Amino acid sequence: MKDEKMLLGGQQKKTGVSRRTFLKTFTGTVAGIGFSQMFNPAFVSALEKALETHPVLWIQGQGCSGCSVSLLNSVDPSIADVLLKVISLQYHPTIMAAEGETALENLYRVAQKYKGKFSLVVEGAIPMAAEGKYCIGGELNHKEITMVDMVKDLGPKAGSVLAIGTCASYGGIPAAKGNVTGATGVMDFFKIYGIKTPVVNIPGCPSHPDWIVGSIAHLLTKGIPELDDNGRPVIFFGENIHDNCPHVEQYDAGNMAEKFTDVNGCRMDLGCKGPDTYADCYKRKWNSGMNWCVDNAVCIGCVEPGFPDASSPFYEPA
Ligand code: FSX
Ligand code: SF4
Ligand code: SF4
Repeated sequence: MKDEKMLLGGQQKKTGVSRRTFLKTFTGTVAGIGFSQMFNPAFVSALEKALETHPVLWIQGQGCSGCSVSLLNSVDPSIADVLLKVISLQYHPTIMAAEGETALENLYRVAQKYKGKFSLVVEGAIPMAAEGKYCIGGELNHKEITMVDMVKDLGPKAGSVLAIGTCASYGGIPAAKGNVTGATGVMDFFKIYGIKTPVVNIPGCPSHPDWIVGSIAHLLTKGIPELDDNGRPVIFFGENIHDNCPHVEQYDAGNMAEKFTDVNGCRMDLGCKGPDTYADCYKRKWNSGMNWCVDNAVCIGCVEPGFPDASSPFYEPA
């Protein structure tokens, strides 16, 4: 796959740690969330093998690129290590060095070469109105290639699809009230076109870097993770925020925070949607484990299929 590596900026760089040391760090990071098998040498060898045989193609539709930015904020493991040692990322509009027709030709070439094996990552919703003209991914032979064209073409060829972020999973912000573009999530799009490729939803606006890296690593080594009724990996989205929140005892005691600067008290009266939300943010936290939404504001239910309409207004009680 050497020629394809060029797309992401040239030769693989040497980083400070060996692949095996990195994998230990990586598995340590992701382990707290249920990947106890990751220290298993069989897992390490499967990940090494997948790097050679299982490319990941990342395409972007209607989103804010926040999910890509979130992935790029992966600190432990570092994003450099993720890209060089976990994911063989062969196409990504934001970070690849190539552009224009060269990049798009490579996208389709890799998809053809690894048909049935590669994973397609979709970030952002797919606008279906106006024959898909609201989102053009590039041009080939002077013909505009829409996001609809790309997903229709690459979806059936992929071995699996990861819908990253709430927009790709369920429509998200582009599909909110007033949606004129026909913004649609991947699963619904596949239903319309009868595409059978398995889809893993990794919602969040944006999605947490650990959810992205962990889900891809699981997919590459052990196949599709166990999914909940909304198509999300149970290892990340199986727990209710409210039931596990550090403020739940205050909620039970009727002790409510009245303003955002209150350190104590349940934040339900400030608009917290934790009771309707399933994700492990309460223990994983964000910004490299620094804090999470409920510390500073409220949970706005960003991982749920109805987001954002179902949790609006954000700062009023449900
Ligand atoms: Fe959507 Fe992802 Fe929200 Fe943004 O691209 S999930 S708008 S954070 O970045 O698509
Ligand atoms: Fe539940 Fe939110 Fe109150 Fe925490 S702050 S106990 S998640 S309502
Ligand atoms: Fe989304 Fe709620 Fe988690 Fe914040 S705490 S990231 S709003 S699910």
